[in-house]
Amino acid sequence: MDFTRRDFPEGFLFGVATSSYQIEGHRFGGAGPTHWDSFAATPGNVVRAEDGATACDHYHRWAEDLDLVRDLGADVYRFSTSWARVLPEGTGQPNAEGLDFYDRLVDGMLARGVKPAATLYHWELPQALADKGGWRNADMPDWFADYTEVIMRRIGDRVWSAAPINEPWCVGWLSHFEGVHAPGLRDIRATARAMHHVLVSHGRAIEVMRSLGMSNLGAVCNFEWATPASDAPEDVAAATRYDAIYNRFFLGGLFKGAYPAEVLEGLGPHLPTGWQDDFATIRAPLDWLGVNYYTRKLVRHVDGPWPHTGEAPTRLPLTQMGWEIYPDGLRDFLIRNAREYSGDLPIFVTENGMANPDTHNTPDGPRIDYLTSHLRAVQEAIAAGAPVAGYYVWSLMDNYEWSLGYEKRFGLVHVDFDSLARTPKASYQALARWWRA
Ligand code: IFM
Repeated sequence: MDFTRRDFPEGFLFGVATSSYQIEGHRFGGAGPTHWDSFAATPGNVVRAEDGATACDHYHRWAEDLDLVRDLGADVYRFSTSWARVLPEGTGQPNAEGLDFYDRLVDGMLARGVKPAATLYHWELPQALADKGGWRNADMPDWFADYTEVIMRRIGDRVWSAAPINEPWCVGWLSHFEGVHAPGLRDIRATARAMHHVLVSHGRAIEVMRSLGMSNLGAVCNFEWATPASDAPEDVAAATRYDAIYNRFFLGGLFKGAYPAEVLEGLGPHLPTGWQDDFATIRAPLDWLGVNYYTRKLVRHVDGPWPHTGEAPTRLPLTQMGWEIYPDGLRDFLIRNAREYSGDLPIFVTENGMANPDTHNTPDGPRIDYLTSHLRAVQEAIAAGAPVAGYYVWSLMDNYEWSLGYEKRFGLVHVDFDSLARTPKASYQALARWWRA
């Protein structure tokens, strides 16, 4: 990796990202049960039925982990707060231990000269709220606003940036249409409601944080580039529809106050009554846009019910996830999102990285190549005029990769899930050389 900080604009920020359930160890510190615990306990949902009960035990090892962030030379640490750790029942009585934990964590970042970038929801919904229908329930925005207020009254004075919900596509589509994440539903009506309520909840949380005097507030969406598998008109239409569902639905809501026609074709009849009146909330002004990017899909038409989209095989190299390595997609999203949606707002690449079958002592060359090619894509986007202000690697350390358990390793730091020993990988050393220079 032959970059220096001078190869990026003055003030460009580098960072690393994690999330609460994936690293903390949910059984510690009085956190309440979540829908990921029950999803993982159901046979067939998660590889080896693994869950986040212990994860990386960051709950106890947070100081060592923040030392790794500091020693890497990262400017920013993107972390999430766990709703169920703060409010074990989802609403009502806060867990003092949980609030103390995030207080220590934020102070720990500041003491090490690292900017705390908080996310309020990275997928572990309190079970009590899941029992009431979770994201399908129209009361979610109220519950989420209350949770936002509780946690941000405690740490909002010290976090550098905050975003309400990580990857609304995963919360809505992946979890309610594809059934791959908790709560594991495959239901079009549930999907429509979840996708809309996630955006309304986002807007409510932004309003609450503004009312607390907070600034530097953003939205973090995941994006997947879609290329038609052939020139056939029906494959082209399928790729356009895929792009609308995955990428443009959320941007359309956040920045234009409208959902794409290709999504309304399928989800329109299932949206909650009065959904058109919610855009004033959804469009709460933002200070930045977060782009999580990993891969592209070749999309083809499939017969059957809407959305008529399927995947075609690629010839490009794949990561351990089976995801195609396609850095041009990152460049193209950074340019397109700014031109068509977010305008002059700063864009942060809030996640980018790859899973690789690493051991604690083999160099992770493929990750270094992946990061290098994607950083070049960021430079190309900046050269084309996109206002990209930062780049965060997913992830600081190997962690719980949801339905794929602990097998897929995304970390710059290797974690031995028996001893919980942390060992920085070659990619960590490579980044540290120029982030610290
Ligand atoms: O591990 C996930 C993370 O929780 C959200 N973004 C994608 C990562 C890799 O799959």
